[in-house]
Amino acid sequence: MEERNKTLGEFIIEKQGEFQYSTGELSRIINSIRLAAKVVNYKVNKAGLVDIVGAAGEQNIQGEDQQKLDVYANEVFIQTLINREIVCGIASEENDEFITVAGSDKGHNNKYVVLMDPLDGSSNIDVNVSVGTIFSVFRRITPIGSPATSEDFLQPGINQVAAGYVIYGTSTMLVYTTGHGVNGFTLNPAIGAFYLSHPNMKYSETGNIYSINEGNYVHFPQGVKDYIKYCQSEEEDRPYTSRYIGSLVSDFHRNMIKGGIYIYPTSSKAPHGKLRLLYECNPMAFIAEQAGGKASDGYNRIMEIQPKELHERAPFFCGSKKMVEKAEEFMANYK
Ligand code: AHM
Ligand code: MG
Repeated sequence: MEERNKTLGEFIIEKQGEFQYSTGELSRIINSIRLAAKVVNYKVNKAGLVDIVGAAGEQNIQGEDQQKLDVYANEVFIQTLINREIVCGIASEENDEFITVAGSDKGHNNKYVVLMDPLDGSSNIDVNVSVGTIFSVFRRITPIGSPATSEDFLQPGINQVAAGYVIYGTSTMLVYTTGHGVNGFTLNPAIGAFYLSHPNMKYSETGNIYSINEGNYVHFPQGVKDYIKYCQSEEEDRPYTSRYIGSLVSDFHRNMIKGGIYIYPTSSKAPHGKLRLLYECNPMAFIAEQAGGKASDGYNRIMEIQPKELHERAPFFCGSKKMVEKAEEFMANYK
């Protein structure tokens, strides 16, 4: 069969061999995410038709309005992982605390924990803009058999064994890495199968797109302001073009395909940035690095940050390697 016609299911089975001593647990996690993604996709696609759009009247832990579809996606991903008895714990951007998962034998015998943002950018649903699911998988630190603890979740990103995202867009894609490059699969909605459409995705070394919410310019650190001016200056291959959707998965996906940089910096309004280290920055950083790109907090590699709490935020500079390095040069001037 030609490489491009492979389904995600076939690909997962084939790749299982790449893991020494693999028991197939990780493959089963990816498979569950594939299934949950299809369920959520069905609902997201119908969002304009049914009365499911709008705030659910609750706020999440960060005090932001939760949309109904966030709640739905959160439940679908969590239930799918719990039902299949393949993880010992789940942490979600939508839940204050992590969940420990015991099997039907009441044992906590699974090796992995999953962290996720079930529906990122959900404020965009009302206006028909693409949203996404982001996930990150770690091997537990605590011994098998005991309930998962916060130690299992508060690991630096370099310990990730898998990470990925689903983009519910003009077409729905699942993009993931297990540390052997990045592959993208497109859903054929007629058949309900994901097909390998983007094998071995790579960032170009440099690009000409910068993505940042420039409306916050006055609140940005001086290094970021200087970098923006650099992007806009008429020299060499510049000015770059500016593209910002305000939906991380979409902005990231475009930049990985076309070459670019995404920045969500600290600001006087958001002193730690906005994005969550565990649910958003780490998984995207793993994918970026596996695609030859780079991810930093402006000074340090994202994946080396030791997290202190589940919902902590981090500034995020991510994209084509040379562009991130250039932004870091500007940041270093004001360290
Ligand atoms: P969310 O997790 O509440 O959906 O927020 C994350 C989103 C990202 O998808 C996006 O990149 C960013 O927030 C946009 O923020 P802003 O509107 O401040 O530019
Ligand atoms: Mg989010």
